[in-house]
Order: sequence, then C-alpha cells, then structure tokens
Amino acid sequence: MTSETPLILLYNPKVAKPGYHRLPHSLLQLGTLLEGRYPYEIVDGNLDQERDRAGEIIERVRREGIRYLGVTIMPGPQLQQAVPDIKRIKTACPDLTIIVGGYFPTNHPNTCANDPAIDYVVLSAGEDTLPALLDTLEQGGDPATVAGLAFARDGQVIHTPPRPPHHPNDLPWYPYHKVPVERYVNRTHLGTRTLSHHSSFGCPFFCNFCAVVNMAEGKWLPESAERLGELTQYFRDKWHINALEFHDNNFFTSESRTAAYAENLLRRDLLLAWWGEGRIDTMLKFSDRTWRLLRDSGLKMVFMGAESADDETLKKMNKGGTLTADKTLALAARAAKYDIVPEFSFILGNPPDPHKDIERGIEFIRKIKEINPAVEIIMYRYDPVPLAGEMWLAAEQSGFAFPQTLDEWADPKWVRVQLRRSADTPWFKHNDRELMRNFETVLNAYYPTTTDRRLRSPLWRPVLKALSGWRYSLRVYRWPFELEAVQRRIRYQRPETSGF
Ligand code: B12
Repeated sequence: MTSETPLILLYNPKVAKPGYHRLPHSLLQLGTLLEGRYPYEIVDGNLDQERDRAGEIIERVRREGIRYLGVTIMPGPQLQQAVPDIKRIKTACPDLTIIVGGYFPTNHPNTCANDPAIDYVVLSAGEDTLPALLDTLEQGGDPATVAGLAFARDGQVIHTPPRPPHHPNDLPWYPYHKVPVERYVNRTHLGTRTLSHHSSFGCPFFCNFCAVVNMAEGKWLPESAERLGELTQYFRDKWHINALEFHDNNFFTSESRTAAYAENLLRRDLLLAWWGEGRIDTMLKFSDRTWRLLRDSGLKMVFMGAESADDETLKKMNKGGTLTADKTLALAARAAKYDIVPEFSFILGNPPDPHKDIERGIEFIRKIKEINPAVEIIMYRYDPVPLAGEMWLAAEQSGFAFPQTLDEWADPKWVRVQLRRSADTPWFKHNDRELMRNFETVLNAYYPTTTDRRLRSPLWRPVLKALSGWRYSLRVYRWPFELEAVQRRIRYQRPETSGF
C-alpha cells in the first residue's frame, strides 16, 4: 500500500434520478475529520449512474488493498441499491470491513448490525465516530469502547453509548477538493448555477412521524451566519453560483441567525436565489424586518410541513404543540406579501379514518390556494418511523410491522412504502391513493407549479387552467385522463420530484 492508497472508500449508492446531482454532504462531513488523518476517497454513485460502482470497488479493494468501506444509506431507492452492492462487495472481499451510517442505519440499527455483510453501524452523526473506530481497529483495540456504534457479537447486537454530535461551527469546511464540484452545479428552478449546503445539525422538535428525531434527539446546532456568508462568497467566487439550496432539516430555527445571514448576503452584494426548509409557526413569528431581509436577500421558496388540516391530528403528530391549521393559512398570506413561495407538505390519509382525513385535507388545500395561489402543495401519506407515540402505535395496531432483514427492506414493496406515496400500508387503501393522486392532477393543472422550467412558456399555463377549470370548480377529480395526457405531453414535473 502506498501513502496515496485510500485506507477507506466512502460510498454514496445511487439514489437520485440521472442528472439530479447534489453534493454528497453526508460523506463530505465525514471527510472533515478524516483529512490529514487517514487517506480516503469519496465515490458518488449518483454521478455516471451507468457505471458498475460495486464492481469498481471490488476491483480496487483487490488491487490496492483498501481495508474499509463506509456506506451511507437513506431509506427507499438508496437502500435498494445499497443492499445488493454491500452483499456483492462483502462476498467478493470478505476481509474488507464494511461500516454503514446515515438515516436508515440510525433508525434500524439491529437490522443492519445483524446482517452478515455489515461489520459496524455508526449511529447518528459520524464525523467523530468514524475516525475513532478506525483508530481502534487499526490499533487492534476493542470496538465496544467506541461510542456511537452498534455491531453484532456472539449473536447479540452491542450498542455502545451514544456520542454527542460535533458542533458544525467547530468543524473544518467540507473537503470540496474530494469531489468534482463543477458537476454538482445544477440548473434548477432557482437558477442556472445552483449548489447546495447543509448548515446545521438536527432539529429541536420531536414530531412523531419524522426520522430526524432518532438522529438528533432534539438537538439543533447551527453554523454561524458569518461562516455561512463566507462559504456563500466562496461558492460565488469559485463556482460562480447564482442560486443556493440549504438541505438543513430546519434552516430557519433561529430568527437572529436567519436575519444575520440575509444581511450578510446583502452586505456582500451576493444577489442569488436561495431556498431552505423551515417551520410555519417559527416563521410566522419572524418580524416584518426579517421577512423583508429574506425577500431582499433573494429567498425564493421555503419548504414547510403543514401536515394536516386538523388541529387534533397536528397534536397527535406532536408538531411542537404550536402549529395549528389557522397558522398555515396565516403563513400563506404573510409569505404572499413578501413574494416568497411556501411549499406546504401534507401527510394525508391518517388513521383512524383515512378517507375523511384526505377529504378534509383537500378542502383545506383549496382554501390555501384561494389565499395564495402561488403556494406549492406536496402530498404524502404517513411513513412510519419507530418512535414512541400515538401514530406509531396506531400503525402497529393496524398490523403494520417493519421488515426484519435487509433483503426484505430492499424489496420494491418497501421502497414504495418509504417513498410515502403508495397504498402498501394496512390503513391506506387503493381508493385513498387514487383520490389523492387524482386531486393532485387536477390541482397541478389548475395551479401549475412555478418550479417547472418547462412551464415558463406562456402557452401551457392557460391551456392547463382552461382544461381543468370545470373539474376544479365542480370538485370532479375522478379519471382526469385528459389532464394526465397533457401533463405527459409537456412532461410536467411535480415540485417534489425536481426538488425535495
Ligand atoms: C439530500 C437529501 C436527499 C437527496 C440525495 C442525498 C444523497 N445521498 O445523495 C435526494 C433529493 C435524492 C433525496 C431523496 C430522498 N430522500 Co432524502 N434527504 C436529503 C436530506 C435533505 C439531506 C441529507 C444530508 O446530506 N444531510 C447532511 C449530512 C451531513 O447529514 P447525514 O446525512 O445525517 O450524515 C451524517 C450521519 O447520518 C452520519 N452518516 C451518514 N452516512 C454515513 C456513512 C458512514 C459510513 C458513517 C460512518 C456515517 C454516516 O454521519 C454524517 C455526518 O455526521 C435529508 C434531510 C436532512 N436534512 O438530513 C433527507 C432525508 C434523508 N431523505 C429522506 C427521504 C425519505 C428521501 C426519499 C427516500 C423519499 C422522499 N420522498 O423524499 C427520497 C428518494 C427519492 C427518489 N430518488 O425517488 C428522509 C429519510 C426519512 C427516514 N425515514 O429515514 C430525510 C431524513 C428527509 C426527512 N426529514 O424526511 N434525499
């Protein structure tokens, strides 16, 4: 092995659609504390998706003597790619140590640890745990002494004590030299040169449908506005960006940080379009001054969980106790004043009466659109996360159970469940799925999204609106074949398939 040979490869199995490139922040963050300590490389399966990444990894491990493979796994399509890849690699290279981390392993540690192809599961933030594990293994120590891990030993899964996350302000910048950044500069609805960043760890809320809770346990640790301003300037100077997406779970948690970042952008005269995820009740409390700063600094859109039209359901979801349906309507009106588009995501079809829940949701969405037609609407159904709380209990009582093995998880049925759009759960029926899908088709024709660049042509909007008008006003959502045909013709993209 030469000093150039990586000790560890960090692998991001393919998850995105071809051509949808976002910087692999999970792996870049791991790189921050590996730099200068252990030689490593990042392999992003989202780039050049036709390549046989598992085959290439096997080849390199054999040729170069690489000893570790770190794999990041999100549920859904990425898991479906990761499972066969990991198994194939382990079979071909039995001496390679395979370490997994990310949202799926953190929420289902035992299933991962019990799989013979996986050696170690890193729970929650991994930038400190990974080098600590490598130190221990390289020195022949006992991994049971390393905090933040799960692994199988003598037929049992050992969980070591949890490790607190590293404050992102104290981490070095991401090692951008490890990835071909130019290839991640995208044309999006925000701009012709869009890059992305992740500027905070976690989320301070405990919503009981959200996978972030097991990851963050209520912690929220942000990079400072000053540091973010410097990074944005660097992106502008080096890669000439004109748009920026923040992938944080909750970018707008602190009003003072948000306002300071907007001021920073204005001071630097960085005129760019930006986007992030936030909470309705938090942003509703922001002052007019902050909203003005956000607009003037180029904030175009904010993704927010509106979740439900029903205050009782919102309580059950444990949305922090302060989100009500009235606040969602108020936010729609407030954002319109500042020309900032809210993207409201809903979780519909909840037990005990999924059909009624969808109907109520539909009427509520119509009300939102009356107040602010620019609002984007994204509809999901509940995707259970193993968390204490009424929603998980109701799901379990209706006969829902998670798979016990990785192979079952990688089955297409479970991928559909995790995409939160299918009817493969006991409480969600085919009819409910149809109603949601049909309403969405009519709604998207009547109020076409502003995020689809193809719709910038002045022709399509009036055509779609005219065709769907009678259905929308008479509430006839069933069998909207003619609208689907036009949407296919212009290859209409729902906002969540082009963004998040
Ligand atoms: C970017 C992103 C994507 C990108 C792809 C990312 C990629 N891997 O290339 C895209 C847009 C493609 C995507 C898709 C999906 N996503 Co996504 N995504 C995210 C997002 C916004 C950011 C991930 C990120 O970069 N985080 C920043 C890094 C620094 O944190 P991290 O990933 O947690 O990594 C740390 C630790 O987990 C750990 N770690 C992670 N990997 C590894 C690996 C090793 C070896 C080790 C040691 C440690 C380790 O250490 C890291 C550093 O501390 C998260 C939400 C969020 N803010 O995290 C959702 C999120 C992960 N996505 C989610 C989901 C559900 C999806 C989808 C499956 C479904 C959907 N409808 O959105 C789709 C699939 C769509 C499809 N293709 O059909 C959920 C997962 C929920 C769950 N039940 O677990 C999340 C949490 C969003 C949410 N709040 O619901 N996603």
